[in-house]
Amino acid sequence: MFIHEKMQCFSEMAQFEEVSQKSKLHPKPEGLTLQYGTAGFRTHAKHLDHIMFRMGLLATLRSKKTKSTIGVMVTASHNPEEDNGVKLIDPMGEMVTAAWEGYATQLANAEQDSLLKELKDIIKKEDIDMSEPASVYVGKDTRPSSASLSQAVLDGVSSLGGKTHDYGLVTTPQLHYMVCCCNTHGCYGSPTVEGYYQKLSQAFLQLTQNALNRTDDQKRLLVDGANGIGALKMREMEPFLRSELQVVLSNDGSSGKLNHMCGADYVKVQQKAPQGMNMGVGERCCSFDGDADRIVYYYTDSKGCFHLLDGDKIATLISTYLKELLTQAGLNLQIAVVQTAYANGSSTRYLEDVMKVTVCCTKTGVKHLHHAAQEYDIGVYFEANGHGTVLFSKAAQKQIQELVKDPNANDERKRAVKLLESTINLINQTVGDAISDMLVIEAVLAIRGMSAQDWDAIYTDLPNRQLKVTVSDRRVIDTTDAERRAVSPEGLQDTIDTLVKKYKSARSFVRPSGTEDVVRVYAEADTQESADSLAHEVSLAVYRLAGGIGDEPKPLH
Ligand code: 16G
Ligand code: ZN
Repeated sequence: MFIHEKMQCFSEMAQFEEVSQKSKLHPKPEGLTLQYGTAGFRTHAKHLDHIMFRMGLLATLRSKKTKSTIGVMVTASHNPEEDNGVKLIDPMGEMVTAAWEGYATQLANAEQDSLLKELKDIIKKEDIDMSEPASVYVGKDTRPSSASLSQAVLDGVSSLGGKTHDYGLVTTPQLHYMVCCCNTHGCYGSPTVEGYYQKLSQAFLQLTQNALNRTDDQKRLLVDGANGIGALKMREMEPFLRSELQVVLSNDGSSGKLNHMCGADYVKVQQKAPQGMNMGVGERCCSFDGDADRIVYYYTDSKGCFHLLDGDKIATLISTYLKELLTQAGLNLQIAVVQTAYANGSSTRYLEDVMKVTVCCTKTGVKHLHHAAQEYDIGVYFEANGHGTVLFSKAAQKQIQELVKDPNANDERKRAVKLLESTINLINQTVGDAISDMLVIEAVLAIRGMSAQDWDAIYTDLPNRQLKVTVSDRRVIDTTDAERRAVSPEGLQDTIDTLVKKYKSARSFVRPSGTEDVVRVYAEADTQESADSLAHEVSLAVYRLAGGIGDEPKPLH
């Protein structure tokens, strides 16, 4: 062996020696296995220390492999405060690719004495040059467990010689933004929290200049921060918005528990306002989830009725606005809305039949929607639960930028294309972002002079119901057609088809959850009673045909 080869060999050994030593400080409980789920690992925080250390190792490898900065976010989103979790962020701010999700599971479940073997296996499979430098950005939410868990991530990275930047408390979308800024060398913005506030607030202020005579009432928005990181970051951002948005913050974390009786998931699932919010009639309100990557809006009418404006309503509002601007700007760009099977049938019908927008349906989970949206000039994607954003293709952005500079464009086209340009700057294209989405919605409502009621009246939701059924092994349910049809167990889909025919404007599907050990059932129909009854009948079919355990599902009424 030549001397330098010997030295390299020695330093590699030293590198793994450090992993070996440090991993003992983050031991894996024997026998515990966890899966990298729909959106990363997520479980009770007490099981996660070794996972965090190992995700630090994996992010370091991913960084060496891609020669880019990688992000690791410590959060369990809308889960209870006692839980925690971790999400890996790829170079352009998107979620980590499927193959590496597999490595994440492999590394997470390796018993203590085979950790190095699994690590080397990944290095070999991916042909990773270990002499490459590595850089990992780390962020965390406000959970009590997040501080020590993010320290475990940092330990993992440094034990493999990677460089870290600890952003501390940030929202999930803020960390996605930082990673994208870093890897585009500042083209997307400056990779600091202040840079994020500056970019978004400037775009917001430019847009709202186009909304004339807004009253203070119209500028007022009630925000439920879910007692989480979103509340903290909203407070930080407020001065940047120069009173063009007057936020009344509740569930700001000063007393309540994270996601407890509040937050986007609670509001969407319970179909009611969060605790601690003082809502006037018709007042616009919104809720973030625990890591501020989801948002839903709502208001109560003069009869005290609660109205939810969910991800479908958000997608409709934003795509309608963008389509109008494209027409005014005379730009021939294709706009599409990406939904999942959970999208309310009324929203799909409105978009296709009235707005004449292309609608595409994907499997549940943001990564599926994100990929589908990348296929269009402008891809608007939202899950009904309020997670979503808008993606503009490079070509679309170029056309818009060129038209902004075109001296021959008339005033109408100029105005429209400038609005498009500011909207692009306001949208966090890396991932769904409650703060960014909120500012886009507020700007669109302001520019169009619309109230929450006007927005709600665009179309009327079909009554719907979601239920869950516990079965002994949810993997017996296999689906196709973007989860809208079940191919197994045998006879289930035929039964669902027969049941659906009994009701008007009805639709129903079942799918195994990606985050909980249950089968989810969705039904919609012309009345709430029909939707409830259909959901119950389908639940029974699942219980009987897919190995239900525990008590048989009971009727809702
Ligand atoms: C995760 C997904 C969310 C999806 C949900 C479905 C991300 C960031 N989050 O929270 O998009 O709607 O799972 O849960 O992808 P389920 O499989 O339990 O119904
Ligand atoms: Zn979330």
